[in-house]
Amino acid sequence: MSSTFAEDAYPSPDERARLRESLTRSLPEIPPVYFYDDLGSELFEQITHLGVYYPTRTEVGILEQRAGDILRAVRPRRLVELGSGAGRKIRILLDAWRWVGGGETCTMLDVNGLFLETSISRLRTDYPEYTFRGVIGDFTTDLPRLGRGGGRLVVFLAGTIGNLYPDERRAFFREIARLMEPSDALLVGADLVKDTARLEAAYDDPEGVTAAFNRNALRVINRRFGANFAPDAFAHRAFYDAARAWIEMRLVATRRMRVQIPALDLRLDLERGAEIRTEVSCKFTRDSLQASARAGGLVMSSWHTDPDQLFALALLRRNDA
Ligand code: AVJ
Repeated sequence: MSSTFAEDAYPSPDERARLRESLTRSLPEIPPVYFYDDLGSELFEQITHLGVYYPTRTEVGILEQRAGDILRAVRPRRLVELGSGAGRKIRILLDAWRWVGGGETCTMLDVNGLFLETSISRLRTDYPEYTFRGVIGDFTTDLPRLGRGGGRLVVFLAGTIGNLYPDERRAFFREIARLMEPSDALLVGADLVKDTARLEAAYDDPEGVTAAFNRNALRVINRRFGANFAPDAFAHRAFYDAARAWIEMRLVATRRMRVQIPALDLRLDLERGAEIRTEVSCKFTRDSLQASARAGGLVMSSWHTDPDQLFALALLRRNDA
């Protein structure tokens, strides 16, 4: 994505080229950023409340326990949240910040402008002592727009780091490290490797909310690129690839179809059973996350997990800090 995926901005040549490249691979792909229009952001909110979807409540529990310690270790003046969504988790940090002190500003970056505006206006009401700023953007391309400056705790929660492929993840860490000052820190939420049944259940709920979320990516592509995907003609598929340690979500064509995507000057001929990859969600161990951060120029200064080791928060610093 060139600059942002703002719903109201026309896709740039760069964004079109990227999607075209993704859709013409031998296994066609739609990048996960296209899940998050207003409906998709709302469906993800619903996912976070599902019984099978343990990551959100587990991460909230860890944050509630450790926010104070983390803020005391970093002593930031500024909080920056990447992929803030509905803006609920940042409140845990803001509450702890009131006790620890030293807080000044909070910047939130999200691809969804509606969710960003709504959450920022609520935060301004509830936390009048802080200055809030919203940036509509994509954490894979828009980090430089956040500026630099020290005294910052950058938070990247929910396990969204897992949506990046391993090489993209290292590039992300390198880019963050480059933009960070030695006094800055990065708090990353990571979903942990665990038994396959538990992982797969989290991505295939009986209510079908995840299936609806998955299919919604096609609606977003239809609207944004003038395509004519028939979302109902695709089945939801989610499986754990243990060798790569990632959950993969796909859409499976239930019949033969021809799809036109005028804005990309592209036609896709899909056989019955053809698959489109819509998301990978990498799962980590302490060692694998540490190795990946290190390769990007960051070191782990603390690791916080729940009693069942389902999810973790890693506090990362520049390796010269
Ligand atoms: C928001 C990227 C962390 O990978 O678990 C939820 C998205 N996909 N169910 C995840 C998602 C399917 C979620 N992240």
